[in-house]
Amino acid sequence: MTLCIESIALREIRLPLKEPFRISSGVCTERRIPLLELTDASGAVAWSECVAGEEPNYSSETIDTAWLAIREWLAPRLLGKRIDGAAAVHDVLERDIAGHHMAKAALEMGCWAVEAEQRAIPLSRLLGGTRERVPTGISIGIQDSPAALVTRARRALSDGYRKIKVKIQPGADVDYVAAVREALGSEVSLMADANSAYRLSDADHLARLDAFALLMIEQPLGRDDLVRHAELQKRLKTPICLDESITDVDRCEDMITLGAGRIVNIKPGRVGGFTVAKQIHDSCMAHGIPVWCGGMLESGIGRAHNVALASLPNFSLPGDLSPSARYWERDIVTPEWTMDREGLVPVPLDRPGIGVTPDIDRIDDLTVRHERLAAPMVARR
Ligand code: OSB
Ligand code: MG
Repeated sequence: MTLCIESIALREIRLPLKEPFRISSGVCTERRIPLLELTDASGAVAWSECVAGEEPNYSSETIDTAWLAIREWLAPRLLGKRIDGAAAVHDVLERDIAGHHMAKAALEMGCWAVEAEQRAIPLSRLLGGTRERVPTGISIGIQDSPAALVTRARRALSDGYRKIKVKIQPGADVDYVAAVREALGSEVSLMADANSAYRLSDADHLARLDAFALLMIEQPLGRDDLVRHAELQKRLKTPICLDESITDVDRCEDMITLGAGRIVNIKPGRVGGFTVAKQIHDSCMAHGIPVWCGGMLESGIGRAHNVALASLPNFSLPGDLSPSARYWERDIVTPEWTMDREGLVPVPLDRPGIGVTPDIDRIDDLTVRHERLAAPMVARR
């Protein structure tokens, strides 16, 4: 199917979190979220979200660098151009433009949603998804004390979450994990995410976490430390899962070759969109490496894209795909995202595209910047 994107409305909204979310590299109280509304020449319209953060801590990108990259270099590659379907968009955006994966992903994932609209099928099914519900875990930010973390972990368990991930950093790690394991018992799927807060010289300290039978430890070392992660993995019983380090399919295959990790957190935004996310999914499946879908505190629009991806078969571990009410007083889509008592989020299969409707009045109220990008008239002939 041919795509020809005629215009892109780029907006920035501000959406306050119900409670601050703290990770080792920073804290977030209010999300600044770039939203894209893509209009195709066929009349199909679809929305996507850019997952860049406000500060360059999780990756070198920020909301403002993504905005610039989309406007100056990336959107002009698509606007008014005939492209051979969403699967061809990644190469168009990648050629001679280094990095800016989250900016590229916002456009690329928007194009997949446009194609799903054109074909009148759910985004999940266009991507090759097979599940009707996706198992869901929670990611709990760093708390002031082990007791405060235990309170939140207990609540999450009673809500039905199938996996509990706790953020850790030096000074808030072994005691915190020990308290949660003690409180929840040995059966619960528990894991820790360090967001690169440690160094290889902390290996003996991290090995103390082996006592708590964690499902995995996510991204203990730096993003470029594949060789050091391989060394650390030799010294840990707990499987290492990589997040920040896996920026493309080659990095994923390097991880496998080196033994730098045994599980992959796939975030489509981090890898430039769905095409590469699917390649990583397929490569991991071929190597017997389980994957799960990570989150970046997305609004209901980005969540729709993540849920669609997480419906693919090798997403065998619960994703960070909490329902809307975990993050927001009110989401920006209808219906809001929900999770049942078994910790399952339904994949919307009863309607085409991303499966939820952006609440335009609410989005307008939350918008702090707006720009319309369109093909120049000359390029349209
Ligand atoms: O490392 O997975 C991470 C949020 C912001 C930046 C990095 C991460 C996270 C999360 C949030 O863990 C998960 C969610 O969206 O619920
Ligand atoms: Mg992570």
